Parts: sequence; C-alpha cells; structure tokens
Amino acid sequence: MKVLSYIEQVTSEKRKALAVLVDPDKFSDSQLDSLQQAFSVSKPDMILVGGSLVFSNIRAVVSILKEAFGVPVVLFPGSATQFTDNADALLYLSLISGRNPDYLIGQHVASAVNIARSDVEVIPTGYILIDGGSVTSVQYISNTLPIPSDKADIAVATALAGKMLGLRMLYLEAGSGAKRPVPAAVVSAVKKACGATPIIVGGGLRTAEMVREAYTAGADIVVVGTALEENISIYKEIVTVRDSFEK
Ligand code: 1GP
Repeated sequence: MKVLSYIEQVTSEKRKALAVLVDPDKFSDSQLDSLQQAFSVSKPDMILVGGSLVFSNIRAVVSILKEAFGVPVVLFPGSATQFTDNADALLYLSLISGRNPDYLIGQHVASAVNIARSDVEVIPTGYILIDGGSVTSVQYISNTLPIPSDKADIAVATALAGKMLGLRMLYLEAGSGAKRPVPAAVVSAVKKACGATPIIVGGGLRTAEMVREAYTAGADIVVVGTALEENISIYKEIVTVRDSFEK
C-alpha cells in the first residue's frame, strides 16, 4: 500500500500513526541496535529520515533502515540535495508558513527531474513552523519566521491555503528539540478547519503524555526524534499511547 493511502486510511478511521525521525548525521550502530530492540515489541508506522542540514550519506542510512525494519522509510528533506531514490516516499515539503521562495518552490525545481525519474512516492506536504520558544535549526537555515504559538488563526489560514493549493498533508512543526511543542489549541484549530487532510505534529514532544495530548488535539501522525535519541526506553510508552487509539 502506498504511504499516503495508508495515512489517509488511518486518518479516516480516527486511528493514530507514529513516525520516528532518524537524523542521518547522528545515526550509528548503537542507535540501530537500540531501535531494533525497541521496535521488536511494536513497530512505528514509518521512519522519517532527514534534517535541516545533513552531511552524511542519506542513501546508505535509508538502505540500512529499510533492511532492518520493513516499515516505510520516508524522506523528510531539508533541501534538494537530500533526495535519494531508494526511499519509499518523500515528503515534498512546501514551507508555507515562511516567505522564502527557495523553500516554497526553489528547492523543488532543483530536485524535480531526479524525483520524477525515480519510483519514490511523492507526498505534497504543507510545512508550517510554529514558534517553539527558541530559534531552531529549521528556522535559522530556512531563514523564515515561525507563526507565533498563540496565533491559531494564522495557523488555520495558512493550513487552509495549503490545502486549497492541493497539498495532501499538513505538518505542524515546532522544530527539532523545541522547548515547547505545537500547542494543543493550534493542533485542534487546524484539524477542525482542515477536516480529512492528515495532520502531522512534531518538534519538542519529549514524553508519552505530550504525545497523547497531540493525538487528542487532532494529530493523525506524531513525529518523535530527539526524545528517543536521548532515552529510547520511552518508546514503549509512546507506542502504547498510539495503540490506545485503536478501536
Ligand atoms: C523535527 O518534528 C521533528 O523536525 C521531530 O522533532 O526531534 O524534537 O522530536 P524532535
């Protein structure tokens, strides 16, 4: 099954999905071991690979993760250079909270021909940065301003614009390692306005309780990266929270 169809099915059935973010620059044999142990109980729905700036070999990391886990490996690229044709799918991100044309269309033009030549599933995704209490790498590198975290109305207007432009998913991002995650009020307002469009929430989700709050507010997919790099033992609690939404 294609990745987007799977996500749309999860969303329509009001179940929840979990994505684990792997930063290729921090990936190591010991991280692979700890993910293998954690996932032996219950797997995430997908693994995201990427980052604002990546210097290592993404193709090699994708290939190891595909082989090890048998779950979709989805590119979450910080720039056109992070595309690799051995991934299952690509979040084709348009940074619609920003006004930097390079992240609205420039990187897309640079990567379009290589993507079109591949069999990688392309998922047009509206990427919406919400202020997470500190300047994050994505904000600095993309040279864009995040939406203030108390302005749910601006987040809703941005999300609706993205949806009407044809974007198939909306990613509410506080930034990796954010001090504060996207507020529940912002998640629920966007979910209410955008109906069936899958909502991804990530950045600064450090505990199972925070993950539960994001799901309850309306996140269809939650992304966790830093918290698992720091303490893999919380994976079990997080995946239990995901499964508690199963009917
Ligand atoms: C970052 O949303 C992801 O792009 C995950 O953030 O590393 O804070 O979990 P964390």
